[in-house]
Amino acid sequence: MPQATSTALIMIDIQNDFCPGGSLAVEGGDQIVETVNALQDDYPVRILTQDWHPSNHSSFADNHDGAEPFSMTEMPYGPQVLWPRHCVQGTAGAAFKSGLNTDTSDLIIRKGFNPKIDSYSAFFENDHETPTGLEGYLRERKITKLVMVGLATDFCVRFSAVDAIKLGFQVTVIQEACRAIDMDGSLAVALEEMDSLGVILK
Ligand code: VGL
Ligand code: ZN
Repeated sequence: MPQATSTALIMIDIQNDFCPGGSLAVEGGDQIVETVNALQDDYPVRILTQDWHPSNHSSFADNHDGAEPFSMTEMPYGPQVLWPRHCVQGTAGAAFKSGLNTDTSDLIIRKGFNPKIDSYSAFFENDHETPTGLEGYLRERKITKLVMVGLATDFCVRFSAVDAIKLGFQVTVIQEACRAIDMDGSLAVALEEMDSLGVILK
């Protein structure tokens, strides 16, 4: 039997566009890099996620006539924030933040590549049913516990943690290694939801 390597560190969207100077900058996003690098030594499996949108992505406000960034729209799968253009495939903004150690990661999971559906979660697109493949990867490797860090606490970290808990993984979010967008109280809502579902908030 293969040896079970039971815990994975999932490093979510630590990319230039989510750091100061980027197009969807999260305050202090760059400050987590050293903390995340140091944490990597503690986990046998390290996985990166990368927000990775085509130029015509439907989550970009500028692909909707007259829409303001940070306004809401209705998509076939539900309400959706319209974001400033960010993390366009192959651009500098989509690259991992410089200084982040990406060398010893086993897997990079890209998400948000379907022009019609946004994908906050590392597990499912925002329709909550199209899988990214991450669950199958983790199950095949017999990984049952996940530790999540990255950007942003109240969007991609939150949706990833909630999906993971619902799938039966044990999930910890290390808050000092995350930063939030915090739009209209979204950080408080995210922490409340994660806590109520059993995500361990450290
Ligand atoms: C994210 C908004 C849009 C995130 C990604 O990584 O939290 N937020 N795309
Ligand atoms: Zn995005």
